[in-house]
Amino acid sequence: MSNHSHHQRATAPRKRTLLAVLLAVAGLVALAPAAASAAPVADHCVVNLVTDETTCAATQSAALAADAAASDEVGIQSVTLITLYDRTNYDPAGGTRSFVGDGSYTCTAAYSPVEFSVDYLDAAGWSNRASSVHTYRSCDIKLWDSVTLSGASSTWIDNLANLDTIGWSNRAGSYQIS
Ligand SMILES: [Ca+2]
Repeated sequence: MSNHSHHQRATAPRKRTLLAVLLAVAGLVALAPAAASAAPVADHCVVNLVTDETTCAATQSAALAADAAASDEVGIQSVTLITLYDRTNYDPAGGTRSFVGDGSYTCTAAYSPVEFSVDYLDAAGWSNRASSVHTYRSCDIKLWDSVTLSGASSTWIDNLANLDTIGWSNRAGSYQIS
């Protein structure tokens, strides 16, 4: 018994040291620039429809700012066309996914032709996830049940704080913008 107790006391400092090392490593990983594009920790992303680049960050504003800075370098003024929210009521806390175009871009008033299509929300971890959606620049969005614009589709949506009111919360697998 006494040997066992002594053994535990003797190993306790070593456990703390190992924990400290692990925390230090985790901290370094979190600070690395590459982590900014890692989806699991950075759940706010901006997809630039002009440059085809996706920029992620820990907050919605940081993701938009990072995309704007990168776009500015290639002469594009980012402007948000639509934002998907994991949560209802445009609450960014659960994650956001925004799609931006060039600053001069405005969607046409008509729903035809479709101006942008996003065929694979699953690849970004956003299939069956959006629960509210906001559009800008005269754009509207049509949600599709499955990827590649297949299955059932919603009506054209301007803004909707709770997609559940039309049976489309946590459902969209792809979508169109017009
Ligand atoms: Ca959701």
